[in-house]
Amino acid sequence: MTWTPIEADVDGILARHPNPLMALARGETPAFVLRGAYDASHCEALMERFRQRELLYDPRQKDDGKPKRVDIGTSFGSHRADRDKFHEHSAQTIELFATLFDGYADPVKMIYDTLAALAPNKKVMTAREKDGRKYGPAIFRIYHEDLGHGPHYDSVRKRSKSFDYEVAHFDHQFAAVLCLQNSEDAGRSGEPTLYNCPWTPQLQESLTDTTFADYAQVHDTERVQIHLDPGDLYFFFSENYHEVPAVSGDRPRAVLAIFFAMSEDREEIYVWS
Ligand SMILES: O=C(O)CCC(=O)C(=O)O
Ligand SMILES: [Fe+2]
Repeated sequence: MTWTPIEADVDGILARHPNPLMALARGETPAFVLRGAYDASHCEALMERFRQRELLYDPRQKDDGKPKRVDIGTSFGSHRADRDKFHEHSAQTIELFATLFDGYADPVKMIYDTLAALAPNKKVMTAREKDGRKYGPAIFRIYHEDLGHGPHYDSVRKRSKSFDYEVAHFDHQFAAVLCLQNSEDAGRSGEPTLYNCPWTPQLQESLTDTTFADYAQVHDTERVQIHLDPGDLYFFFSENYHEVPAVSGDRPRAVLAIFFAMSEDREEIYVWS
């Protein structure tokens, strides 16, 4: 059987995989793709609102004109070095998101609700420290020309090793991404590729003298590209290598993303961005 994403609604996914997250972690399927999870017209309306509020701008026409990803929300990776600032930034994001979607369906709530439906018997919540301080609940990411992600995996536990943060104390890490807008050349770039290859210490040893891209080429590692239209949501095991080839053209790729951590023996699922 080839490694193929499952495109279905929540009930269809549960019918095939009663424990969808573990099916992803075990590599039984690369991703769950929920088409039209969010109203495409609301995607467009929110993008317009972000522009009007100057949350969204073209980085090529600002400051030094260098390409950089525009984030609306709190990136754990960028802020974790300063704990106080990280939690302060997260609190501001929570406040911003409380009214940012007024008049439209709340896309963050939609992703949390969908995750909760895919994880029966779990409690889905924004990640928090023991003292109650929270992480950013989700993040909008806008990739203008030349921006993407080279091959990488995401794990606070295995890669970032931020053991002083609660999210490092779970066994598995995943991501969910909602497409708000595709880049001009979507299909050729700006769309994610997932590899059937989780990071392991053994794999790391094989990468001592080579890059993952070359390794995957030589080993003919199974891979799939996920094509998304605005409103489509996908879930994947972010400990598998994955990449998003850099966008080209004038229209940026825009997504709403979450990361989340889960252990089979813990009731909570901790979500952050
Ligand atoms: O945007 C995507 O589809 C994946 C993003 C990603 O891999 C990341 O943010 O680490
Ligand atoms: Fe990633």
